[in-house]
Amino acid sequence: PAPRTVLLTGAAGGLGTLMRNLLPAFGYELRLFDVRPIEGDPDAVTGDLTDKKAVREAVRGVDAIIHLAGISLEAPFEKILAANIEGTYNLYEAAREEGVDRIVFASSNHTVGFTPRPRGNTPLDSSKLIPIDTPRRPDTFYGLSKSFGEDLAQLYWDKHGLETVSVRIGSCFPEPTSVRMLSVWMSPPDGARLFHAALTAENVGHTVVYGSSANTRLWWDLSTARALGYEPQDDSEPYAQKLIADQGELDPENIAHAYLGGHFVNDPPIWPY
Ligand code: NAI
Ligand code: 15L
Repeated sequence: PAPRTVLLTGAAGGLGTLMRNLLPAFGYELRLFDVRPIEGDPDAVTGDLTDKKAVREAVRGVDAIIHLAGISLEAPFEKILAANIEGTYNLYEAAREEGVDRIVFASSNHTVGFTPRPRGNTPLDSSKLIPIDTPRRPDTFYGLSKSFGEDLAQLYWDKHGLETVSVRIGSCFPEPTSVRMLSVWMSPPDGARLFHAALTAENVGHTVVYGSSANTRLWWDLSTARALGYEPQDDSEPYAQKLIADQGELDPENIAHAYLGGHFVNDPPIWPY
């Protein structure tokens, strides 16, 4: 049966706030979890992913989990280790112990951030789109932690039959705010559609997908996402003219423009630009 009660970790964050507003329309009852209190929701659980007991209690009784909590940008390794690596392990272990069948994991384009961005006329010929099985090339400790999460998901599928859809999210914000985002933007309504597809598709095992809208300037292959039943409705193209007029086209000589991961490849700065 389709999941009904869903634990949303990271519910106080940017994406969590967008999703807790959009997902109830698909029929889900959300249980909210975050280390930061969520104003206006007395049922929200305030807890830290590093607290195994708190995580186990949060997971108990839900049908599925959307795992957004964690550090969402580059940070010192020790912080990433606690929140993203140990925290995600604690969540998977709690899910296994409580018999939760499926997790939708907020992975990131930064697992493959050091992949050179494809060049050419847009829309790109499909043979130039970055495939989902391109070798992982994390651009940060942050991206490395998301690669760990994808491998953890694979292990829990192979060993314990716990299913995951790992969504390598591009940029999910109300509007694209950079020229790079024209290629990787996921509109919030498309994000909700993709999470819904990831929760309801049958027999996903561990499936990895890129998460974006159907952007004219798309860099990656959305076919594994579409195979879940995801039908993106949005395209960043209406924002293109103004963003390019304000910021200029991506410059191949600029290190922060040359790779899929954008400025993350140079955070902290390793090359002057
Ligand atoms: P955010 O930083 O706004 O939200 C993350 C939330 O996780 C925060 O509310 C924070 O309090 C919570 N959190 C952090 N450490 C925690 C811990 N130890 N225990 C419990 N909660 C903790 O990030 P955003 O943008 O909402 O992203 C959500 C998730 O999606 C993150 O995992 C991020 O890496 C991933 N993602 C987001 C993208 C985007 O475009 N927004 C792109 C790619 C991935
Ligand atoms: C991410 O993984 C971040 O969490 C998000 O804040 C954006 O920076 C996004 O990637 C991006 O690549 O634009």
